[in-house]
Amino acid sequence: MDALTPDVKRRLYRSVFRLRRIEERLADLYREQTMRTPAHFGVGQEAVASGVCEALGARDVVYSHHRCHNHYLARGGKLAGLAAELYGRIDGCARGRGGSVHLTARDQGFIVSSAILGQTVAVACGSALAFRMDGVPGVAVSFFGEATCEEGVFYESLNYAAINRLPVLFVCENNLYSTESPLSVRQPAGTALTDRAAAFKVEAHQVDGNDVFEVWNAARHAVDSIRSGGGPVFLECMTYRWLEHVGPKFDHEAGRSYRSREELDHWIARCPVRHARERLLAEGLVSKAELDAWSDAVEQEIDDAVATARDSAWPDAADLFENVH
Ligand SMILES: Cc1ncc(C[n+]2csc(CCOP(=O)(O)OP(=O)(O)O)c2C)c(N)n1
Ligand SMILES: [Mg+2]
Repeated sequence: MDALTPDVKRRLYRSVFRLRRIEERLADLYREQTMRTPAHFGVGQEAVASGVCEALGARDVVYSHHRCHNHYLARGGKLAGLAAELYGRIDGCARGRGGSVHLTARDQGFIVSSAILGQTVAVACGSALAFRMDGVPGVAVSFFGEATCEEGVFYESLNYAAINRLPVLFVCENNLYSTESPLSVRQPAGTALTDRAAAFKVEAHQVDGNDVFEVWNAARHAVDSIRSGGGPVFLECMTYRWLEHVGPKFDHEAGRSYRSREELDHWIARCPVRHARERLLAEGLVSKAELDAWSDAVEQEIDDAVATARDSAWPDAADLFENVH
């Protein structure tokens, strides 16, 4: 199994930093009201996507949910394809028909995201079954928020995966909220999601979802175990979304009070990007000049992708009913 070498640490930092800047810049642009799609930004949750996706191999496949930008990008989906999708253009990864919640990058192993909670969990199990039937040593990864653990299909999927020892990695991003509802009104006090998974005899671990190195380590162990026939694994990654549920604002900007500014500040103090950067600097694994160069490269990448997206044509209205079943 790979170790957490200096190269891996540098790669992980570059990944979380890139996701952060892309989401921040896209959220800023979203305020111009020219992206005609609802968008669930993943600012604050980057370490889960980066840590898991960096632990995967080329054959593995990834499924996601409505908060999918980080997963798509971390798996190798092209930024230009995401940007054009947000602007509803023909060069979007779903040809401008899907919007923010329906991303795809099949060639990179990011199969699809869907806004219907739980839907892609079952489909990921189908991919895992296909790997098994074809004798392919691939792993199917399902990313979802903790509210999916309140959907029946989640338990059917866990059960089916456990019985068949399917090569699935269930990755729950527990950011404590489902839209504006906290865990306390949705789950009995003392609930541990890892216990629920364990009840189905699925190996389950809770990790600090704001520590990209810890997420990577846990995902790496899980993927190795799954690939060698150990059966499915459930990872609960504790994290927090910084922005409103859907849209580019902070909740306090929008005058919402379902969670406090103090709570947000507590989590901002545990920023996954700063945490990774400080660790690299403390361990002497990166110079300030390199950090600046990486930053310049990301800003340029974003400038180019957004310019390309905005120059892209609109889909042809005559094709509107193509692929509609
Ligand atoms: C089956 C289903 N029920 C309800 C919704 C409405 N809905 C959209 S996002 C969301 C919150 C999901 O919370 P969570 O899964 O924790 O993800 P997060 O938004 O926190 O990342 C809800 C209830 C939906 N999309 N699908
Ligand atoms: Mg949530």
